[in-house]
Amino acid sequence: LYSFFPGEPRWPERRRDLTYAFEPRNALTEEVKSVFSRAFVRWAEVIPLTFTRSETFSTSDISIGFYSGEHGDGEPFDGEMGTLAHAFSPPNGHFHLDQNENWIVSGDGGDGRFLSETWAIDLESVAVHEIGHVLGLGHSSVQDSIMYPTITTGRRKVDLTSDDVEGVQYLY
Ligand code: TQI
Ligand code: ZN
Ligand code: ZN
Repeated sequence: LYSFFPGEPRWPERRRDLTYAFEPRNALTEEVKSVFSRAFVRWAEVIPLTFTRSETFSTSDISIGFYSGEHGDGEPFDGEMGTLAHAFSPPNGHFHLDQNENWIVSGDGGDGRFLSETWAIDLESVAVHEIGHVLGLGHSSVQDSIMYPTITTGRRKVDLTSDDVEGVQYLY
C-alpha cells in the first residue's frame, strides 16, 4: 500500500501548474532532459497537475540537478551505489541525483533488461520514483509499484501501478 509524508504535504490548490528546470551547470543534453519530461508525463496523465519545462532554474517550482558529494542541503551523495537520488516533500521541489552513478538513458521499448555487466541504474525509473516523492508520496509496500523502496540494477521500471495511481489521486 502507498504512503505519504507525515502530515500528508502536497502542492496546494493554487499551485497545480508546476514548472521544472535543470541545473544549468550540468549542461545536460536534450536526450537526458527528455527522460525527465517523459517521467513527468506519466504522473500528469493521472492527476490534474501540469509540468512545464522552464529555462529559469532559480524560479522554477521543481529543480533537477546532478551533484557529487556534499552539495548544500546537508544530505551528501556517497558515490557509486548507496544513495542514488533524493527528493524532498512538497512544496520543496528539490530533486537531486548522484552524479557518480552509472546512469543508463534508455528509450521506450526493449524488454526492460540490459546487457551491461556492470552496475547500472536506469535514469527514467529513478526519475519516476523521485517525482512521486516530489508530489508527496512516501514508499509503498506493493512490490511492483514505482514507490516500492528497492530497484534492481539494470532494470527498467517506469509504469505506474494502480497502487501509485491511487496514492497520488488521493493527494490530488
Ligand atoms: N534514495 C531514497 C529514495 O528516494 C531516499 C529516501 C529514503 C527517501 N527514504 C525516503 C525519500 C523516504 C523519501 C522518503 O527512496 S535512494 C530508489 C528505490 C533511491 C531508491 O537513492 O535510495 C529509487 C532512489 F526505490 F529503488 F529504492 C530512487 Cl527508485
Ligand atoms: Zn540534495
Ligand atoms: Zn524513495
